[in-house]
Amino acid sequence: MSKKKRCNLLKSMYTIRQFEEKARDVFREGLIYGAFHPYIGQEAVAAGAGAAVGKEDCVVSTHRGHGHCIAKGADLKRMMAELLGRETGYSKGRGGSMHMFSVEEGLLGGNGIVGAGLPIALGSAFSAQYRGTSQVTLCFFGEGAASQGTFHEAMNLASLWKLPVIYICENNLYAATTHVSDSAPIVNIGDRASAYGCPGKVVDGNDVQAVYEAVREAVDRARADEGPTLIECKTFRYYPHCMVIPEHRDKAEIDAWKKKDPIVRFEKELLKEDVMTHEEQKKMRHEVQAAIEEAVRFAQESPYPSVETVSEGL
Ligand SMILES: Cc1ncc(C[n+]2csc(CCOP(=O)(O)OP(=O)(O)O)c2C)c(N)n1
Repeated sequence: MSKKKRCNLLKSMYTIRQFEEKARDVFREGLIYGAFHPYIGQEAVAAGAGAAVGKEDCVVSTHRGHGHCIAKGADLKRMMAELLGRETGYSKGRGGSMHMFSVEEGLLGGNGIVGAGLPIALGSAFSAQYRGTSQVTLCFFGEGAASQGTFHEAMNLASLWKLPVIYICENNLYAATTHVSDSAPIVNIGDRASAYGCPGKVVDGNDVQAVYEAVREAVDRARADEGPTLIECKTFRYYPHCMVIPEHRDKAEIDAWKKKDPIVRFEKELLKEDVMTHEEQKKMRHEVQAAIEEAVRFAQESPYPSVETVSEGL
């Protein structure tokens, strides 16, 4: 992979983490309306997958979806404005964290219903196939969603019809407070692909390049009309399920995962292999920070939706 591409992967992860840290702070100030499920810790999945698709492709996200949107190239200003309930947000301030939606940008939305994105991605992929485009759809979901009926229905049809969709399961071990061993009788969700006759991969979800490679291969397959791939990415979130739920997991478990932090790990790799210098790394972080500060400024200066427009978009 070229130096530039690797640096872009790091920048994408920085952007996701710093956006989430800022959103966390803004949430604590009471400025965010509705729920907020932080993505911190899982950045390598979104960044790796997002880098494997183009502008014309589509992404179907989840309730924990800011990272997916950022990796797809979403506008940070419009995202922050949406979080703050402003008219300039992706859903005109009416949707909040789980509703960053823009057909033009291939953002087919987050979703408050666990597992609901899988059939939406199926429809998106069917549409691409029907219209004869080369678009692929990435569909993110958690391991909790992988035991919903929608998972099985979507995987079955996608494989049967050879649809250009890549199902990416982010296995962060917990669905809210339920450990995966209490919801699935198998260790690898990726193994479920064999029931549908399509490839299933299990990758280290904290290794951004490994995620990129796996998704890239799946995208090539999808564009060649060979159908879907299921990719399970093993990862972990550092924060409780959402900002208003107390932590229930052992500190030791969280600390152990922090030692495998996807960003620190990739930073070290790029520095050691002379892909970037410390100066370039510092510059990159500052650029990202500036863009996020700008997004907050933009959001705070944007108007709230007016009462007259309250029924628009229903
Ligand atoms: C159909 C449905 N059931 C339950 C919930 C409540 N709920 C919201 S998020 C969540 C956990 C989902 O876990 P997972 O799919 O693994 O994603 P993660 O939160 O780990 O990213 C639950 C149970 C919901 N929103 N929708």
